[in-house]
Amino acid sequence: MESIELSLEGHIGIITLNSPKKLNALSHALVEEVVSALRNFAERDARVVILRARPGVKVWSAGHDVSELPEGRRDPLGWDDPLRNLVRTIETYPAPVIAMIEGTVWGGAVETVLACDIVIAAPASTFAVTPARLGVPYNVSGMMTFMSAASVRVVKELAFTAAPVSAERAERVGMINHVVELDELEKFTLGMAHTIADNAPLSIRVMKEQLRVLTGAKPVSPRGFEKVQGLRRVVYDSYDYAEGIRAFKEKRRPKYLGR
Ligand code: YXS
Repeated sequence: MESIELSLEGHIGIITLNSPKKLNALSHALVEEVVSALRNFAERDARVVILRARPGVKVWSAGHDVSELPEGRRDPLGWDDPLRNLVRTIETYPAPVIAMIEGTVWGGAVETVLACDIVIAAPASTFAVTPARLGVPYNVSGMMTFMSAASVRVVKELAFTAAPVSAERAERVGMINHVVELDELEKFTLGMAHTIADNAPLSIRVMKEQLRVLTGAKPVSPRGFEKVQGLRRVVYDSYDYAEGIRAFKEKRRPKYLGR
């Protein structure tokens, strides 16, 4: 494992993101390691998993690895995209996944955190939903992850501004569970993990799956889905999408033309 560290203490699995050079960007390689770690923990009866970064990080994760995004004319967040696979693996992991956050969280990493069952963050943490910053058309199930975590009004503000939101605000609007002082964060998170691990795993597994099925049960007609997919294609075929990716790589502010 190059980009993550693993530990299993009793029934508590811990995955630590450790790819500092890329600010824990969710590259295909890092995501593959996290997904296989979760599969391994499920086989070893880890009844709760903590997903964290190394202590002291400034950036918990910089989000999707932009260098792996297509430069245009292809859906950047299709079914097989690593980020999509990571979110589905967390959502279907047969036990609670707790995101323990210190540092800043960006783009697809915010969705990854919100796909976790419980989010516990240090006060200085921030969360920035960034598709509008890069000109990316976020995908349908990804938007549902956000809608399951916050009111549509809050999701609109996060998505339209792409501005980082403080842990305090995120907790106030119910997007995360707890804000805990940094020097207490690990103890508090492990305490909750032990409480969960001491409870009945089958009951918890079924309740987690019930909640996934029920929150995902949104009536979207085939026509409605096709309309959204068509609109997304307009975006990823646009000049603006290519400009957003190019500007990021050239380390300059993008100039969006609305076409
Ligand atoms: O110049 P070098 O080669 O050292 O590389 C720089 C950055 O290019 C690189 N890096 C990334 N590489 C790939 N994907 C990324 N997401 C990414 N973020 C950063 O890491 C090296 C150090 O970055 P630098 O110099 O900017 O560090 P910093 O400490 O000054 O600033 C840290 C950040 C996180 C504030 C800054 O790197 C930043 O704003 N990164 C982009 C955050 C972001 O917008 N993420 C969204 C990615 S796209 C995504 O998740 C979805 C598709 S969507 O957009 O739809 O949500």
